[in-house]
Amino acid sequence: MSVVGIDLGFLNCYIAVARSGGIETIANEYSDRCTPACISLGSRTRAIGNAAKSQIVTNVRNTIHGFKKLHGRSFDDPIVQTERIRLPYELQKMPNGSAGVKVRYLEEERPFAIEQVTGMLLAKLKETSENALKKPVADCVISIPSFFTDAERRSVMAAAQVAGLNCLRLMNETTAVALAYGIYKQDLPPLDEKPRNVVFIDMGHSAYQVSVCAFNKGKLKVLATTFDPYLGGRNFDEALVDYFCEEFKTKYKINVKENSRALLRLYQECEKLKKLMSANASDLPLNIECFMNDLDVSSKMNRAQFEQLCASLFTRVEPPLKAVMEQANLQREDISSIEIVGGATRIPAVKEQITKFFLKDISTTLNADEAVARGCALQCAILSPAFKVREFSITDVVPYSITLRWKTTFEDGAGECEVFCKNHPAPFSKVITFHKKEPFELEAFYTNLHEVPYPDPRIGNFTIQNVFPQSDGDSSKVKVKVRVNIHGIFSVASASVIEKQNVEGDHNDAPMETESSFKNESKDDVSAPSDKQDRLNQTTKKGNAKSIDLPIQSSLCRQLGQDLLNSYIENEGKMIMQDKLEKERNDAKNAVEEYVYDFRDKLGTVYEKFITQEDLSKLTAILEDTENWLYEEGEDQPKQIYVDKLQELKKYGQPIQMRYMEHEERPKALNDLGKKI
Ligand code: ATP
Ligand code: K
Ligand code: MG
Repeated sequence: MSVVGIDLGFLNCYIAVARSGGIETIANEYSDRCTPACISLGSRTRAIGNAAKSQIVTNVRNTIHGFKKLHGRSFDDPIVQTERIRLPYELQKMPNGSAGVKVRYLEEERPFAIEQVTGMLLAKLKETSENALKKPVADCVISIPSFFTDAERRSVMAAAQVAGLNCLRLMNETTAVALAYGIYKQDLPPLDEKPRNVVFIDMGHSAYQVSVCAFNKGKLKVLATTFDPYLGGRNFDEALVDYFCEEFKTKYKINVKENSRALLRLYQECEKLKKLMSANASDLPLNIECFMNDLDVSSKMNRAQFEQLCASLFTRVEPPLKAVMEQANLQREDISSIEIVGGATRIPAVKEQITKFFLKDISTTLNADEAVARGCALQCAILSPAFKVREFSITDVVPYSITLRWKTTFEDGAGECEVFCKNHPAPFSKVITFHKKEPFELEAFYTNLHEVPYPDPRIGNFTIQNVFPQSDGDSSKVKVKVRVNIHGIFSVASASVIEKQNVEGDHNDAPMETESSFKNESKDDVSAPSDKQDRLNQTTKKGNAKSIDLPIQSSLCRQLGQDLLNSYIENEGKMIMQDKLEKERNDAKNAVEEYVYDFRDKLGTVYEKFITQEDLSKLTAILEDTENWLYEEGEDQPKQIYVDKLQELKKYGQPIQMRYMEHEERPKALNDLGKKI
């Protein structure tokens, strides 16, 4: 059983695995621990990660990046439309209304759903971890921003399935960081003492997240989480890009924004410049050769200018800090430490804003790039029965309050109630009791749409079926279990009716009563909400009452249908196969090329004595023909043609090689014989 943690970043992905020595961040085939969230589609094959990143500027319209914000959203969503303007590739409305991408792959225009895109990336990360662990990988924990709504979370879960991964938990990024921080701390206060409160801050490329956690021995509890989902490193890049675009307009009379390739290059250079400015306050150059219209461009900037340019962005650092403290009901002096991660927290002005707010030095003891992945791997190890780790309990929070509304066509009416408030502990299950005479529908939605970075408050509708009046005509007592599961996803998990055996039972007119069970869910509760649908009716007898499980029909907002998901899984398999075949074809071609060069080299050196002049000129001609063929009609042939070609060459090469080997071996054999005598 594998133990893998994946930081699914907007820009950068990291993988951590558990090995006997502990948790380790692993490198990909480029010896890089960071795998860019980038996929490039080609006429024969896909490139994913580093190989794709290098094609951003060369294969502009078919290289997909910056897609993390498209999950679980409809094409018409304002966020999607805003992103669409920035993206150099095309977005497309999928048949179910969701946002997908349109790219050229295998010589034709093809739409891909966002679950397929992230699925490709996750499949690549799976392969990288398999190479590191040298065994198949399925179980993993994947990070997501704490502000992701249900639809976004379900979409990432589906992407994991497309990749053949079994995601044991979708883990909020800052919670993963908190786990990576806390699990090895030896000096946490005992359970009966005041907890140690720590603030975790992550500013990545696309988003800014803050959470405050209370630690005791063996335990972490998230108290509150806040965010600015639209503030991250890319906003600073964008500010620089806008600045230089304006400057180049007057200085060089060029409109960079009309040239997507030039614009992408400017983004890359501005990102580099931004990073350099974090370490260096003096003037730094920006030079790009052959930028546009054969023009070389150059400019410069220093940190003070940058800070002025981005002043309005820096003012957005404080509000989430203030909000998290208010929500957790804590004062500055209650905080023991402030831990920052994420690339953009390296910007000095971002750090200054944080220090200014807390009036305290910030700690950078965690690995800013790898802490999320490490936390996920630790969580995976905790969830995995195959791995022994220190007991550590993690309680997260519900990011937005959730309300349940019910209605029936019948006289027993409608109503609504907030079932989970913001920052409610999660995972969590509650049982709500209804008194109903007929099937009824529950509608779950986010209570305060203004809190949610999402245009649609709906979560889903759940119909509790098979509800009938009692034999005496009274309402039946229906117990409904609602839950925010380990992934932070809401569901109506089960429902049962209590059937009275004696007619003089108590009559309760209250439409609803709630009883909550304050417990962390056990591992076998991880199953997707849909697993609970339509399960067989079971009856349990309790005294004189009988409890009968009721079927629930769920209809989740923006839920990917099982058929579609299956087709994505199947297609990913086909694409992996296509990539594999293409790689084999290329390897076969390279083998011919290598043989030609190697053979020719040896003919001129070590084989010289073992071949006649006549054969030499004949073979030299054959090798030259083959080389030419490789550049002409042999440039693009099926694998078998290259395999046959190699065989043919070897027919000439092998006899010579044999003669040579025999000659080389003979003195050695004689020598050995001599030793024996
Ligand atoms: P997200 O968390 O939004 O999904 P991510 O996890 O991919 O994104 P990170 O890898 O944490 O993002 O951070 C990447 C961002 O950090 C980029 O904008 C990058 O330019 C920026 N960054 C990295 N190093 C520095 C630095 N030294 N100075 C300034 N910015 C930096
Ligand atoms: K990252
Ligand atoms: Mg991140």
